[in-house]
Amino acid sequence: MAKLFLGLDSSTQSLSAVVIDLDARKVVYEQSLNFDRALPHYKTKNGVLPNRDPLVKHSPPLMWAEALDVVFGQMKKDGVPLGKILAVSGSGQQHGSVYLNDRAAAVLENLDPQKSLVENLHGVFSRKTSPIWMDSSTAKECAEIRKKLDGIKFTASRTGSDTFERFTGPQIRKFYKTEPKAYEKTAGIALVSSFMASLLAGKIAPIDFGDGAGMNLMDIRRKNWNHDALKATAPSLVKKLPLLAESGRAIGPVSSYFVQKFGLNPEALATVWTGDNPASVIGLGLIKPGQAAISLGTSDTFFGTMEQCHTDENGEGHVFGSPAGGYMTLICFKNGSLAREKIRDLYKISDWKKFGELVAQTPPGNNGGILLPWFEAEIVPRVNQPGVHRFDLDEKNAAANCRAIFEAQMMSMRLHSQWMQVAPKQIFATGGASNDLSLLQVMADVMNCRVLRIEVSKSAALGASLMAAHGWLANTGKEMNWEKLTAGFSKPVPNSEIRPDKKAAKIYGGLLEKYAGCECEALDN
Ligand code: XUL
Repeated sequence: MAKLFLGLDSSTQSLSAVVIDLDARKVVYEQSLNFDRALPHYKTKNGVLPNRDPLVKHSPPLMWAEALDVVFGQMKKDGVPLGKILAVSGSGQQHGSVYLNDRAAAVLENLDPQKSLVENLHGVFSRKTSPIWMDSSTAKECAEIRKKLDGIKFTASRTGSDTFERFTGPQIRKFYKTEPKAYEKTAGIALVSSFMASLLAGKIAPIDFGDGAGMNLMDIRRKNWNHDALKATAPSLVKKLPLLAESGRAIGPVSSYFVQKFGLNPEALATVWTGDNPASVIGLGLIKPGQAAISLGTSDTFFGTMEQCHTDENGEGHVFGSPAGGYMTLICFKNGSLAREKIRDLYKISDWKKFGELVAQTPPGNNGGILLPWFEAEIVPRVNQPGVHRFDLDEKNAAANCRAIFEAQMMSMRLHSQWMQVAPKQIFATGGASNDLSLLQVMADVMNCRVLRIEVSKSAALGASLMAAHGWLANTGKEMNWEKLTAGFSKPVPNSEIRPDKKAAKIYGGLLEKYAGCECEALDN
C-alpha cells in the first residue's frame, strides 16, 4: 500500500497542500487556495486586513480555519485518497499569534462535523485578529524587552535572535499593555502553526523548536521557555503558552471532525507543525550541517544549517531549531530583487538577459568599485535611512553598476553570515534571479563554494509532508534518517552546478575587507 503523507502550509496569502507518496518519492497532489480570491468576505488584501496605521498588520484567524475546510473539501472533490493518508503535518507563516479564551480547549475536543470550523470556533478568541510577521508596530516593546534581557548580545544568545518587531514576544507585550483585560482573559496563545495543528488534532497543540525560536521567548539552547524572557514580556505568560516539542512529533489521531466530514483516515496521525522557513529548509533538502540556500526573491534570504548553536552578537541574523535536529539560520536582506530592478531601470536595461550580459562583460572585483544598494531601509546591516553609496565606481558606467550591485549583495551575505562559524560547502540557489548564470558565477566566486540551482514548488508544504512522514515512521518504530527520507524529493536542476573560479575567489577574498570598510563608512555618515 502506498505510504501517503499530507503537508499543509498556512502562509500569508494562501493555504497550500501537498501529498507525497513516500515509496515512489513523488509529489502526487498539490493545491493552493488564495485567501483574497477564495474568501473575499474577510476583506483582506494579500491576506492582511486593512488598517489605518501602516505599521499594524493583522489577519483574521477564522480565515485560516475556513481555508482548512475549503482545502479539505477540494481534496475530497479532487479524489485525493484521504482515507489512506498516514499522517498530517504543516507549517505556518512565522511569528503570527492567535489568542484563545478558556472555552477553546473544550471546543477543539468536540468539533462538530455538522457545522463548519468557523461555526465551531465561534466565541473562542480573546482577540479577534492576529498580528502577523509584517507588523512593525512594536519598536517600543522590543526596546523594553531587550533592555530587561541585558542588550542585543544576550537577547540573541538566550532566544536565538535580538528582539524584532514581528517576533511574538514583543507582540504579546503590546497586547498586554494596550488591552490588559483581553490579555487577562487569554487562556492560551498559539502561533499560526500551532493553531492550525490544534484544529487538525482536536486539542491544543505544542509549539515546535523551529517556530518557537521566532518568539523571543524560547531558550534556544535548552529548548524550553526562558523565564527571564517570559517575565520581561508579560505577566502569567507561562500559563498561557503550550508545551514545546519537536516538529513532526505525533500529537494523536486526527480529530474525528476531518474523518467524518472529509473521509480522512481515522488512524492518521496529527503531528506538530513548524514555521514556513524551517519547513522550507526540509523541502529544499538542507539536512546536513554546512548546507545553505540563497533565495533571490523580493528580499534575498540566506538559509543555513548548523550543528552547534551560534548566535549573532550583532543581532542581525536569526537562529531557529531545524526540524531535522540541530539549528538553522535565516538572514534576510531587504534590498534584493527590488534593488536589482532599480538598477536595471536606472540604466534602462531592457531585460534580465541583457543585465546578465553586462555583468559578464566586467571583471570579477569590478576594479575595486563598490555599490551599497540600500534603496530601502535595510535589515542587514541595520540601515534606517535609505541611501545608495558608490565607492570608486563611476555612476555613468552601466555595466560596472550591474556587477557592483550583485557583488555587494553577495559580499554582504558572506560578511553577515560569518557569525555562524560554518563555511557552506555548497549552496542551493533558488528564486527568480537564480536563472541567470552570470549572477550565479558571482555567487560561487564570492562565497567560494559550488552553487547548484534548485526549483522546488511549494517547498514549505513539501517539507511539512516529509515531517509528517518522519513523525509517522518514528511513531511506528521504523525511524528513517533525514537524508534517506528526503532523497529524491528536491533535486538540483540538471547540469546547473557552477564551481568557483579560483582567481576570482581570491580577488573577492581580498575585497571583502574593503567592502566591510565601505559599509562602516556609509553607516557612520
Ligand atoms: C521570517 C519571516 C517570514 C515569514 C513569512 O522571520 O518573518 O519569512 O515566516 O511567512
